[in-house]
Amino acid sequence: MEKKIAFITGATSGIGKACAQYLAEEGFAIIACGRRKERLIELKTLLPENTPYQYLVFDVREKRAVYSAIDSLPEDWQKIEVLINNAGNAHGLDFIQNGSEDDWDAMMDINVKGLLYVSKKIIPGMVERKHGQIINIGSTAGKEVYPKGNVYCGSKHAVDAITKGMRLDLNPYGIKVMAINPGLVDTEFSLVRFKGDEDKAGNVYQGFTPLKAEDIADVVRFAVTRPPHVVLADVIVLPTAQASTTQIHKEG
Ligand code: NDP
Ligand code: 8X3
Repeated sequence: MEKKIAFITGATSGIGKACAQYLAEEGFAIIACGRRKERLIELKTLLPENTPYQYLVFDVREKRAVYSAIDSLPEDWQKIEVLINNAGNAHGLDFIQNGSEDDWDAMMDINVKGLLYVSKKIIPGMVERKHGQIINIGSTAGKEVYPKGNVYCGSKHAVDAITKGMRLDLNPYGIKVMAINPGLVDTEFSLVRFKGDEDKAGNVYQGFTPLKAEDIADVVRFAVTRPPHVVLADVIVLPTAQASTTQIHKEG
């Protein structure tokens, strides 16, 4: 493969999908991952025509499925330059005493363990080549805790700590490890959090201008195109109306 390869989890929607589009425009070959196969097939049609493209369908919670999907990549698709650990969601918004174990399991299994399973398969090649870039999509929820955010914030604080740990451990191998931590981005995120309730989801983004997925993809594109000696180690990106997870200036 002549082009550099970017491996993106959660590419069926929102931030991951926008990253696939922006990195393809930047000249990367794309490996797009997610559970919704139709969307991964459709994504190819949204990329520049000459983009080398592979898609992998797996649930990041299923370790064996993650490993066998990545093992199934053709030989010339194995030198992954950029890993974007983006798959993740919030499930529910409840006081801790009312939280659902299923939601807790989903957030910890997807946002934390899923990120680890994917990384486990891809990091050894980077170590061997002494080269590579990892971007973990964290969150302001990994920097602060807000009411009812308990376990989602816990999962994103874990991502924050794991990112820092990766940076320490991979430092001798010249691998760049970066965290990009968005504030409120208008994607399918709230629709998932509120289990398909469109009114509740839409309400999150009312009265101010939230970020778009493309705003985050733009930062990702900037991050992966820096010179070899520059790492955007830890970046927080907020909508201008947002000062913290709990202070958002809304009109009206
Ligand atoms: P979306 O809901 O639009 O996208 C989530 C993506 O994650 C989808 O492509 C989905 O694919 C994938 N995904 C979810 N669960 C699994 C799973 N079990 N296995 C494999 N893939 C999975 O949300 P965003 O684009 O907003 O979220 C992307 C990342 O950004 C997440 O890590 C989120 O925590 C983070 N983030 C989002 C913010 C926001 O306000 N939107 C703010 C800060 C961080 P599929 O369902 O097809 O499997
Ligand atoms: C998503 C941002 O504030 O909904 O990580 O947790 S928030």
